[in-house]
Amino acid sequence: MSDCLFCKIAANQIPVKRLDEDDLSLAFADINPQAPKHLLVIPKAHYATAADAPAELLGALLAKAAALGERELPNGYRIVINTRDDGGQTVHHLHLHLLGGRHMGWPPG
Ligand code: DGP
Repeated sequence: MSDCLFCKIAANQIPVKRLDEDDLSLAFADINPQAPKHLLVIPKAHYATAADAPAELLGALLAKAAALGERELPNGYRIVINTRDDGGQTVHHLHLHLLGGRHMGWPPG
Protein backbone atom coordinates (compact mmCIF):
# COMPACT_ATOMS: atom_id res chain seq x y z
CA MET A 1 0.00 0.00 0.00
CA SER A 2 1.57 3.25 -1.10
CA ASP A 3 0.53 5.31 1.94
CA CYS A 4 1.37 2.69 4.58
CA LEU A 5 4.26 3.58 6.90
CA PHE A 6 5.41 -0.01 7.45
CA CYS A 7 5.19 -0.80 3.72
CA LYS A 8 7.56 2.14 3.20
CA ILE A 9 9.89 0.81 5.90
CA ALA A 10 9.80 -2.67 4.33
CA ALA A 11 10.64 -1.11 0.96
CA ASN A 12 13.60 0.78 2.43
CA GLN A 13 11.99 4.16 1.78
CA ILE A 14 12.18 5.12 5.47
CA PRO A 15 15.36 4.32 7.43
CA VAL A 16 15.10 2.11 10.53
CA LYS A 17 17.54 0.04 12.56
CA ARG A 18 17.10 -3.28 10.73
CA LEU A 19 17.85 -6.21 13.05
CA ASP A 20 16.71 -9.17 11.01
CA GLU A 21 15.35 -9.64 7.52
CA ASP A 22 14.25 -12.49 5.26
CA ASP A 23 11.96 -12.89 2.27
CA LEU A 24 8.80 -12.67 4.37
CA SER A 25 9.62 -10.41 7.29
CA LEU A 26 11.63 -7.56 8.71
CA ALA A 27 12.52 -6.82 12.34
CA PHE A 28 13.53 -3.34 13.44
CA ALA A 29 13.78 -1.22 16.57
CA ASP A 30 10.59 0.55 17.68
CA ILE A 31 10.91 4.35 17.47
CA ASN A 32 9.13 4.74 20.83
CA PRO A 33 10.45 1.90 23.00
CA GLN A 34 8.29 0.73 25.90
CA ALA A 35 11.03 -1.48 27.36
CA PRO A 36 14.84 -1.54 27.27
CA LYS A 37 14.49 -3.72 24.15
CA HIS A 38 11.50 -3.15 21.92
CA LEU A 39 11.51 -4.60 18.42
CA LEU A 40 8.81 -4.84 15.79
CA VAL A 41 8.46 -7.82 13.46
CA ILE A 42 6.43 -7.07 10.34
CA PRO A 43 5.50 -9.00 7.23
CA LYS A 44 6.85 -7.39 4.06
CA ALA A 45 3.43 -7.89 2.48
CA HIS A 46 0.62 -5.64 3.66
CA TYR A 47 -2.01 -7.08 5.99
CA ALA A 48 -3.90 -4.66 8.21
CA THR A 49 -4.32 -7.01 11.18
CA ALA A 50 -3.51 -10.54 12.31
CA ALA A 51 -7.04 -11.52 11.32
CA ASP A 52 -6.28 -10.61 7.70
CA ALA A 53 -3.06 -12.61 7.35
CA PRO A 54 -2.74 -16.27 6.35
CA ALA A 55 -2.09 -18.72 9.15
CA GLU A 56 1.26 -19.84 7.70
CA LEU A 57 2.52 -16.26 7.67
CA LEU A 58 1.34 -15.70 11.24
CA GLY A 59 3.24 -18.81 12.26
CA ALA A 60 6.39 -17.62 10.51
CA LEU A 61 6.18 -14.18 12.14
CA LEU A 62 5.63 -15.67 15.59
CA ALA A 63 8.54 -18.06 15.09
CA LYS A 64 10.71 -15.14 14.00
CA ALA A 65 9.75 -13.05 17.04
CA ALA A 66 10.40 -15.99 19.37
CA ALA A 67 13.78 -16.68 17.75
CA LEU A 68 14.76 -13.03 18.16
CA GLY A 69 13.54 -13.14 21.77
CA GLU A 70 15.67 -16.21 22.46
CA ARG A 71 18.66 -14.51 20.86
CA GLU A 72 18.30 -11.05 22.38
CA LEU A 73 16.40 -11.58 25.62
CA PRO A 74 17.41 -14.86 27.32
CA ASN A 75 15.77 -13.85 30.61
CA GLY A 76 12.37 -13.64 28.95
CA TYR A 77 10.25 -11.43 26.77
CA ARG A 78 6.73 -10.58 25.71
CA ILE A 79 5.23 -10.79 22.22
CA VAL A 80 2.19 -8.58 21.61
CA ILE A 81 -0.10 -7.97 18.64
CA ASN A 82 -2.29 -4.91 19.14
CA THR A 83 -5.40 -5.18 16.99
CA ARG A 84 -7.62 -2.26 15.92
CA ASP A 85 -8.62 0.65 18.15
CA ASP A 86 -9.50 -1.09 21.40
CA GLY A 87 -6.38 -3.23 21.04
CA GLY A 88 -4.20 -0.12 20.84
CA GLN A 89 -3.20 -0.53 17.19
CA THR A 90 -2.00 2.75 15.67
CA VAL A 91 -0.19 1.50 12.55
CA HIS A 92 -2.55 -0.52 10.40
CA HIS A 93 0.02 -2.92 9.00
CA LEU A 94 0.31 -6.15 11.00
CA HIS A 95 3.23 -6.07 13.45
CA LEU A 96 4.39 -8.09 16.44
CA HIS A 97 5.95 -6.21 19.34
CA LEU A 98 8.86 -8.01 21.02
CA LEU A 99 9.52 -6.43 24.41
CA GLY A 100 12.02 -7.26 27.13
CA GLY A 101 14.95 -6.21 29.24
CA ARG A 102 12.78 -5.59 32.29
CA HIS A 103 10.08 -7.47 34.19
CA MET A 104 6.74 -7.19 32.41
CA GLY A 105 3.73 -6.48 34.60
CA TRP A 106 0.37 -8.21 34.30
CA PRO A 107 -2.34 -7.33 33.44
CA PRO A 108 -1.12 -5.02 30.67
CA GLY A 109 -2.58 -1.52 30.57
P1 DGP B 1 0.84 -0.15 17.58
O1 DGP B 1 0.42 0.85 18.58
O2 DGP B 1 0.69 -1.59 18.08
O3 DGP B 1 0.19 0.06 16.23
O4 DGP B 1 2.40 0.05 17.40
C1 DGP B 1 2.99 0.84 16.43
C2 DGP B 1 4.43 1.00 16.80
O5 DGP B 1 5.13 1.52 15.69
C3 DGP B 1 4.67 1.99 17.95
O6 DGP B 1 5.22 1.28 19.05
C4 DGP B 1 5.66 2.98 17.40
C5 DGP B 1 6.17 2.34 16.14
N1 DGP B 1 6.47 3.26 15.07
C6 DGP B 1 5.61 4.16 14.53
N2 DGP B 1 6.23 4.85 13.56
C7 DGP B 1 7.49 4.37 13.48
C8 DGP B 1 8.61 4.68 12.64
O7 DGP B 1 8.58 5.55 11.77
N3 DGP B 1 9.76 3.97 12.86
C9 DGP B 1 9.84 3.00 13.82
N4 DGP B 1 11.01 2.38 13.95
N5 DGP B 1 8.79 2.66 14.61
C10 DGP B 1 7.63 3.34 14.44
